[in-house]
Amino acid sequence: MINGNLKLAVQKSGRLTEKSMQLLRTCGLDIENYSDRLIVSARNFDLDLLFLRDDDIPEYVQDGVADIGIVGENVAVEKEADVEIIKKLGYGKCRLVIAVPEEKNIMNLDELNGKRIATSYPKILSNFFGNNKIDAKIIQINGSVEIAPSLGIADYICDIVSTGNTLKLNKLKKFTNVFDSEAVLICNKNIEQDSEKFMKLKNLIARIESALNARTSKYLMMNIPKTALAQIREILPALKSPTILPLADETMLAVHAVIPSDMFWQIQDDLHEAGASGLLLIPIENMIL
Ligand code: PRT
Ligand code: ZN
Repeated sequence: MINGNLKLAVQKSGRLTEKSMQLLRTCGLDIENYSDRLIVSARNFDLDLLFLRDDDIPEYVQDGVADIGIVGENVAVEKEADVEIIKKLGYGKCRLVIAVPEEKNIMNLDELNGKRIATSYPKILSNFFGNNKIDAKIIQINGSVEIAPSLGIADYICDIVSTGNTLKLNKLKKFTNVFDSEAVLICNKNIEQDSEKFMKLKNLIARIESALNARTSKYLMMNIPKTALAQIREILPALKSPTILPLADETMLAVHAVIPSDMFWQIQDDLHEAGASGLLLIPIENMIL
């Protein structure tokens, strides 16, 4: 489809699909129903979405079939495609770890020497071994890596972990972290040569940044006694000066502030103790700093 639209590759069906679509909608993109289609267009932005297997996305972006893509950083790095990672997207977080049978007591990395380690990420693991001067045998397996030790194919594994439940189910435990990953936006290295597409990309990135800023912040509203203002200002994170408004009751003020989402539960007791009441915490959809 040659129409000058920016082409964004996203995972067709998997752990990143729903959150990627959610992010694009929060960016204000009106996207056609995408079930069972390979390509769909945004109705209000010059953007085509290509739905692909995640493993294919880095190469398609490298070759220019797509201009940009959303993929796990683990996949972007493993595929060694010549693309640029331009933004971490804050979802799809996981870790690539080396795990060993529960009964094994290994303490040091050099105890991996001479062992057989099963993984679907041979390149990342081989880099890790290189950096740590470990001489172990990498057994490449695609899928169900966690059963390799019980099948006797490998001594240990190196696999993606998020909750850790799969390791537990297979009587394995984490030994060491190899790579931390989350969904990233990757980009074809020559995109700047097409100035119109590059403009569209810059606009999309600004929208994504605004959506990500908003996701990590909340709008806090509360009423406080006038006399508590100095104390309340000390409790509030010093990101921005809060908005302070008079109330009908002249001994009281309304205070509004943007705060990091995860900070609310840390400061709400202190705010109450200082005399704050009627606390309201409101999600923010977009935020341009
Ligand atoms: O079909 P396609 O090839 O597109 O998808 P896929 O099956 O290869 O990938 P998918 O959808 O499973 O994962 C896409 C991306 O999500 C990965 O590349 C990671 O960046 C990210 N991600 C986040 C994860 C996990 N969390 C995750 N838990 N990818 C895989 N897992 C698997 C892991 O391999 C293991 O089998 O989940 C299991 C462990 O999970 P816990 O929660 O039990 O620890
Ligand atoms: Zn895959």
